[in-house]
Amino acid sequence: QMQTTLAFVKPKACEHGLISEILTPFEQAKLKVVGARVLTPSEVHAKEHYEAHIDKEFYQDLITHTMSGPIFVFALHGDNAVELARKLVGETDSAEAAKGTIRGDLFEKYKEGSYKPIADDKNLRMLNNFVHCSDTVENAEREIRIWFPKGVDYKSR
Ligand code: FUP
Repeated sequence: QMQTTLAFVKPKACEHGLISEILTPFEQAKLKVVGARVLTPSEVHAKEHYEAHIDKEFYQDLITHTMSGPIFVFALHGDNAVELARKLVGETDSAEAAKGTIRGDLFEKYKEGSYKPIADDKNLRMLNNFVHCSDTVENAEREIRIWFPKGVDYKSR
């Protein structure tokens, strides 16, 4: 079943130059990029995006982190795109994400050295887990409307 899903490279990962490294596994899995933008999220958009987490204790930190710099937001189209993209991304805590997943492999690669925030502190690691990815078809549609108000061009692919 053909679907479109929404992902973004988080500010810290953009700052560390990981956009292409994060995009590659999706493309290798035959998901097509049908929309892409670089932008620093406004508070309104960050809050709309993460509205499901409004009552969580980490909510304010999550909003602050999301707004802290440019993100690379992209839409992916393909067969079973929502579930496939989630599987490629892996567990929320990068330290627990499986080998072969984007979060798991990036954690192994960058836990030493300059990408400090992910290694030491679990809360920071959750906030800086490299990439966001929609978890359901409904959320994918909702999130695409937030970040691509004019829609995405999947018909051309
Ligand atoms: P995921 O869908 O894997 O990104 O994870 P969640 O929907 O559970 O989390 C949404 C965002 O909140 C992610 F950026 C991770 C962050 N988060 C925390 O910072 N602390 C937590 O305890 C759980 C999630």
